[in-house]
Amino acid sequence: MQTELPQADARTLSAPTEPGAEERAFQTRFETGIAASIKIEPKDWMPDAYRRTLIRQISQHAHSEIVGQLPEANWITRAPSLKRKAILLAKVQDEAGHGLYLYSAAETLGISRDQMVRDLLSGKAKYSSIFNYPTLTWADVGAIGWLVDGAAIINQIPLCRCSYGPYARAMVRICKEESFHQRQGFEIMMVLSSGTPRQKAMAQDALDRWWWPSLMMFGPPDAESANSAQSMRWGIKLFSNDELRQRFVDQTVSQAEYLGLRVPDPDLRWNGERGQYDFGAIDWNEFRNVIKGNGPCNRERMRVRTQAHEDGAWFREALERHAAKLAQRNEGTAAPRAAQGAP
Ligand code: BYC
Repeated sequence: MQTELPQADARTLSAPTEPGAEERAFQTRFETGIAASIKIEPKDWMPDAYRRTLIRQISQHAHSEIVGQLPEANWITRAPSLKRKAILLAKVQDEAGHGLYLYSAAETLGISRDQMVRDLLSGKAKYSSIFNYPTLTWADVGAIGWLVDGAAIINQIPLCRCSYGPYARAMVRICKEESFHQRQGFEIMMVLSSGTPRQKAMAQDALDRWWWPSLMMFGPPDAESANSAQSMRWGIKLFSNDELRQRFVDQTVSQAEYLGLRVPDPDLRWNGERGQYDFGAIDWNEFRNVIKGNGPCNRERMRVRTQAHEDGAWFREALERHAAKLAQRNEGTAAPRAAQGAP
């Protein structure tokens, strides 16, 4: 199937201002491919704007996975049992893995990992707003798994069918792991909400604090979503921010009821006509403030990531020197073979 799409070459990677006939033909075939749900692969021709949008979304997604390790890692040394600690360690390691698959998927579009990390640390690239909130109690680990990973699954399952092959394939495994994460979070909430009154209060407090930021994870309302319309035309996004947010509310309210917890929204009610929940107004000022860098933990998150990057400098340098040494050695062995006319 993929061979039906035109392949990119050096000329087509940067779009000319006035598309010529060849450019227009590539554009038409690209659009026909998208309409027919044929995956776009790294060497296929693609418009520059499609490439840039994917780099933006995939790299920001990768950054979210990496920064997203921090709030939960805060509880690894304080998990209430050895079993809980092992599960949490595995979950946080999974998030690191997700970051790596996603950085690799973004690299297929022609951006380097170094550049992506620089963009994160300089504040040019965003990461999910949700990871700028603090984890104050053990119940927050449960709430993150249940709500944050729950929201992530709803957002990410459609991405398994998105138009860019490497992103879609990375998402398949990520979603399987997110599903385990969501269950472990819900199970922590089940234990706490059926425990002592203090434990139940702790679970309620975590739900109170994480509910609204979880709804914000889906992005601004459709009317204010600058990228949605184009991303949907390109098959990068299959559903709008508001559609996925509604799906999350509809799915999660009954889970809260099962736990015996109250969703902190006085306007939440079932709308029989729509067959969906109506819910209260989201504080978009808070969202905008958090993504501008002024959330409760933005500075701390960037401080920790910057420190980790600086601490790893010696290792990156060692890898580069090792690679240079290998390349030199290979050159040394390749030259005499070439001189002998070896293939
Ligand atoms: N936080 O036009 P819009 C995880 C930005 S990791 C911050 O609707 P788009 C997990 C948006 O980037 C979860 N920024 O954008 C990890 C844009 O700004 P730029 C991460 C946000 O891209 C560890 C502007 O607002 N998931 O689950 O069409 C442990 C306008 O928005 C946010 C993904 O990354 C936000 N919440 O739609 C546990 C999924 N929302 O870039 C769990 C992949 C919006 O133009 N990404 N912005 O400067 C997506 O699906 C889409 O990028 C979004 C936004 C729905 C997030």
